[in-house]
Amino acid sequence: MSDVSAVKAALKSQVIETPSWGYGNSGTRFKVFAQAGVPRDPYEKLADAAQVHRYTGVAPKVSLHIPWDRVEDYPALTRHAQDLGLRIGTINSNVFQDDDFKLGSVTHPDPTVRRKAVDHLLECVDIMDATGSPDLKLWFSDGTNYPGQDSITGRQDRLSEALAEVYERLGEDQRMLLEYKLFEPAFYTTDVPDWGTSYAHCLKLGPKAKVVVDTGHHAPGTNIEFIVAFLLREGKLGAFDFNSRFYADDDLMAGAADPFQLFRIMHEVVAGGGLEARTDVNFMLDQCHNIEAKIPAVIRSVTNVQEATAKALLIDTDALAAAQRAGDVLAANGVLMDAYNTDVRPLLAELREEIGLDRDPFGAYLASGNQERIAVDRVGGEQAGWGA
Ligand code: PSV
Ligand code: MN
Ligand code: MN
Repeated sequence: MSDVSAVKAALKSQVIETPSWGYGNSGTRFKVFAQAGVPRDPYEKLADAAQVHRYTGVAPKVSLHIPWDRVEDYPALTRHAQDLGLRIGTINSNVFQDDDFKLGSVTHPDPTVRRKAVDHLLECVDIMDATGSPDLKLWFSDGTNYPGQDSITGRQDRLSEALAEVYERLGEDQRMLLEYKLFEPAFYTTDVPDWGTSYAHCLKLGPKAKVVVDTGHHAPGTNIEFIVAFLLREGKLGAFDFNSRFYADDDLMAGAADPFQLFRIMHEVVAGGGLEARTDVNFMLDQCHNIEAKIPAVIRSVTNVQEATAKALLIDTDALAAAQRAGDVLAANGVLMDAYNTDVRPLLAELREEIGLDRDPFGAYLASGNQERIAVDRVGGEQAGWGA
């Protein structure tokens, strides 16, 4: 696509969902660094997400993580989101922070623990009913640390059984997104370690089950764009958890470590129709901001995703197809690199101006005084959940 108005239209319709936990205090298992002005409850996390949307114009959805964002009254939280111009996005389940889950959650050898885990997932679907959230995200820390610790096959059977029960509970318009991760916290086997495992379970479950690609969850050197292209072609790419990794599950700002990889991913997204409503791909961030200011970091992450998307949209697809047909390797690669090397910041600035926003969301937020205001107004902010 190289028609600028079509590129702009596609960029205006892209929605980037931000994570509630990205606004709270976070850290590593070594240290959580507290910052001034962080939210004290889910209501304030939504207020911070609203700041990101206010300056970027493309981030009206917020992911919740249960129990980190557990509240008494979900309809009230949903109304609060709406009043801020937001909506509740994905409900992220959490069966990885309870002593009972030491040997696993839905794959635990003890059926009473499995019951507890599945009940939590069902509770998350109840929350989706109350908030109008379309997606349930499942990530399991389940696995083993030592050879012989448990049966790999038995654990797959238990996983399959649990997923089927939750799938049955989903409403007409609700989906289940199954995330995979190579390792951690389990180090020998992980029960959903890769896209193939997730894909096989989703295929068996049915059309409402799709795969989540968290960009930080692969072995070094993995060609993530291939996975994206494959899943999109099969109609099984449900969502992204965007973040950057240098070494493992770093959860740093999307597009920070390797903007070229993000561009390559977005090229496959665009080529496979992943920006079109019919494919229903959800673009989420899954990040924590441990040492940097949180709201500006989320703004930067959103604009990094937008820049990669804009570059992917600028690829001259006719020239690319012609070069590919002719077997002209260098010309084909050149078409991609031309788009990647384009400075899309002026285009994005223009686009923002067209929808009544400041050309520079990052600078406009810093100049707004919000950061200083929340530092004074909020005392005793919440930990995000990680590094607890
Ligand atoms: C696990 O590493 C993960 O990527 C899952 O998406 C969790 O829900 C999330 O991190 C929490 O940050
Ligand atoms: Mn994730
Ligand atoms: Mn992760």
